[in-house]
Amino acid sequence: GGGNDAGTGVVIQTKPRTKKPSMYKVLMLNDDYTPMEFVVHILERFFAKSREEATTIMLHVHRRGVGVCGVFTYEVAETKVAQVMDFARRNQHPLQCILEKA
Ligand code: TYC
Repeated sequence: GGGNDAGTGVVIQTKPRTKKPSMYKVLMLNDDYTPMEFVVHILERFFAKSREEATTIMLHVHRRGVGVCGVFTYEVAETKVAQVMDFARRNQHPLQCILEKA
C-alpha cells in the first residue's frame, strides 16, 4: 500500500493494513472414562456439529487418541476450550481439550 502525504509528492510505502488472523485448532483428547455420549453432546453444544458429525469426530478421537473439533481465531478457540473444560469438570469427567496453532 502507498500513502501520499497531502500533496508533497512523497509516497511512503506501507504494509497492507489488513492481515489474516492466525488460526488455532481446538483438539479433543481421548481418555478411558468420559462417556461417548457426553463427548457427542459437547461437540453438538459447543461446536455446532450435527449428531452424525459429532459421532464421527468422537469415534475418531476414541480410536486415534486425538481429533479436531474446529479451527478458530485465538480468542474464539480459547473460549471454546474454557467452555469444554468447565463443562467436563462440572460433570466430573476427565475430558481434555487443548489449543494448537493451525
Ligand atoms: N474413550 C472413551 C470411552 O470409551 C470415549 C471418549 C471419546 C472419551 C472421545 C474422550 O475425547 C474423547 N468411553
